[in-house]
Amino acid sequence: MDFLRRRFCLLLTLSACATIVGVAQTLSPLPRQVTYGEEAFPNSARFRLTGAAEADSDAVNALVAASLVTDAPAAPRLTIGEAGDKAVKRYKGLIPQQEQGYYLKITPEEVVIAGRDEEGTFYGVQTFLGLMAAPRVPQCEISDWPSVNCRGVIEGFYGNPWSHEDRLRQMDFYGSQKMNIYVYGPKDDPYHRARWREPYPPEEARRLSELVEAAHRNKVQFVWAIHPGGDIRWNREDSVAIVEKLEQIYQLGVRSFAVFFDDIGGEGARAEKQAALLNYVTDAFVRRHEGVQPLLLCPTEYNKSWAGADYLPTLGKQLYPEVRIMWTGSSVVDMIERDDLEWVNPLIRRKAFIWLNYPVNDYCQSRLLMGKTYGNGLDISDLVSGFCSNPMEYAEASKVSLFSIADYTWNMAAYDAEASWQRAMDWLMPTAREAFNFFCGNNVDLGRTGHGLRREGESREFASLTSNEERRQFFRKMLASSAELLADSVNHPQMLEELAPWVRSMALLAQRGLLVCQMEGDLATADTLAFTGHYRALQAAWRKQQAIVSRDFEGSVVRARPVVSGDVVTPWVSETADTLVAEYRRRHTYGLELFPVRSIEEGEYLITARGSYLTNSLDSLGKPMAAPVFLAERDVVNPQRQQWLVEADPTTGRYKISSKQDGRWLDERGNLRAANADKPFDPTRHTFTLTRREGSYSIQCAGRGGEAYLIAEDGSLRQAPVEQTIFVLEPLR
Ligand code: 14T
Repeated sequence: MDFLRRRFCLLLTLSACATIVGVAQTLSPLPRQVTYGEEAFPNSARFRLTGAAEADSDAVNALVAASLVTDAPAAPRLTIGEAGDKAVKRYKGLIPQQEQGYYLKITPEEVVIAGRDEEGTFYGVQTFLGLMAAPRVPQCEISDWPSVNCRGVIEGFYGNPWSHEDRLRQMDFYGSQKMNIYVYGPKDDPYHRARWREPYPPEEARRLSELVEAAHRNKVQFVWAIHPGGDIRWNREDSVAIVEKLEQIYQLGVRSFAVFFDDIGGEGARAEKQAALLNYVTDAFVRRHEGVQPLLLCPTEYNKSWAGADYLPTLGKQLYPEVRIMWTGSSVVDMIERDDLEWVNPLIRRKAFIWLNYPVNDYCQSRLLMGKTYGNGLDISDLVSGFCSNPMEYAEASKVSLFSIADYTWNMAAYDAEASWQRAMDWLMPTAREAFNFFCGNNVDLGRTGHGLRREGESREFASLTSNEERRQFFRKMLASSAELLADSVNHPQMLEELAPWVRSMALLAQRGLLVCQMEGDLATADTLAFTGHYRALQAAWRKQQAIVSRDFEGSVVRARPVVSGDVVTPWVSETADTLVAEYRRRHTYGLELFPVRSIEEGEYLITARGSYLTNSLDSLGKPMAAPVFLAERDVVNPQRQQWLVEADPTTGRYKISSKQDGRWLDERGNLRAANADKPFDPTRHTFTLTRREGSYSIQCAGRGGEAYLIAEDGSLRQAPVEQTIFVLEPLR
């Protein structure tokens, strides 16, 4: 590191050189050891290459592709190569010893990029390209290497698989962020899972090999995964079928393979059979092909909460030691900490290969997870054999988090989640920075899900506001950000195409927010005409928002109804509207027919839909069911199972519906909940608007429960965006 200091005596510290620091801070992943100086040259500079013939060709090609190479004799020299190459011989002592490491030096006269190995040279070039992205390129000396040797992405979600173009763009992105592994395992590619025995048809095969080339150009190990556990038979025929399938994929250029046994039960889930199969594939296939990497296994008990006593130790003992085993942590969706690895590594007798289920949103599809990536231990690099993130089916949007995963896995101890998140947003959308920042800050949390992960900091700006005027300002900013993002779609067409349903939803949320603020003013000035007018507009905006559907194309595997700021701004808007309407009702008579009416007397009712009775029933094991079902017959033995108490809730003015059988009440998903300490009755979620039309009712959620309707479908209650006025409430006396 003393090199520049001795030679030029002009090195300034990072903080002393403000303009250049701006450049340096955009570098990501954060390099380990850096010393910056003053400007070396503007980024219009071009270079004469020395060493290109011996140096890694992907690294050289990346320089050429960025148009940084010239023959002009006056141009500064760029010396490139790996340790051992003649061109970089003089720098041998400065190249880091670690795999994939590199040494980079920039002075006005020359640039040196010297890799510890081919990957290292490539990463040195990526850092150089990062520095060349800003107008002024600083003098510097960098010594850099990764914390985790295997860093990347596993396309392992349920839902619409990424498109070929999505994936090609991902490969370039991984290269630029120094990620080096991509595991191909989209649950809904039939040739991966449902029809794993069948070979890819020619067109799909061609695309796969194009993708493999793009991966290898970017120094990304392409791992193709097979998911045979759903219907595998533990016989010779199926073992051979797997090897044959892998042979086909090998022919397409793939040199690394995985076998997944997640989310299955029954015969496929047996540890000793899985171990024997992977060992067989290792003998019959992996070891017989030059350059094929050891297999990766996703086990059935892939997280601590699912781990029984025998499964993991059996794998640990019986699987060949070179096979890597994937692991999602203490539960399916959880950040990874040292304790988790200290628990699992001894059981599997190797270092776990992390499958991080973030930012995957296949179990909370209405939300985009655009917040900062935090919570993984900064001290786990020595306990993992790899670290991969399972992203969203929204490939571009996932880059916010993937950018930080790259940063984290490259330079773990120095990882700063907030700073990394900011760099990600700036890097991804430099032309609409503020608007994109605003959007990401309002699409953070997952809401309640079965997996329990929550993300903090959603709509932080809004949460602290107290006055009507401040909130109006916030909603105006929300509206302006939406407009700016939609207009910027020229610069970022793919990103904006993915975000558009959420951006449009955000614009309508902003409109609703403004209308609610206006209604608050109207109520204060007793302007009934304005209040009812704004209320009408509010309903219209809500209907438009409900009509937005993402991934609504022919053959789509899942469609999503976007929710923006689902835990802060969205509930504030609907709760405040409810409160204002309730208050308006108390004070005024004009226009009351507009609002959902108190439409039923409190009391006990039979609830029917299409002639069937809503029943708090028992399952086949005799346990109370989590949700009521519709039965065709009256229950004469236990009539109270079909008796429902309908009560007006004093705080919301809406109705609580509870079972006479056990007192459990209906929640916003149509499930039954019992009183318990952590989950008491929540009037903002567990009350409904009952609207009567010609003798029957619709049941609509409200407040935090969203504005969906409960409908009767397939014998039970479900949420739907459309009203179903088919419930008959027959009073009991
Ligand atoms: F293999 C695993 F490591 C894994 O995470 N498998 C799936 C994954 O494909 C999916 O994207 C992820 C998030 O939903 O979780 C796993 O899938 C599940 C997990 C469950 F707990 C599917 C159903 C579950 F009930």
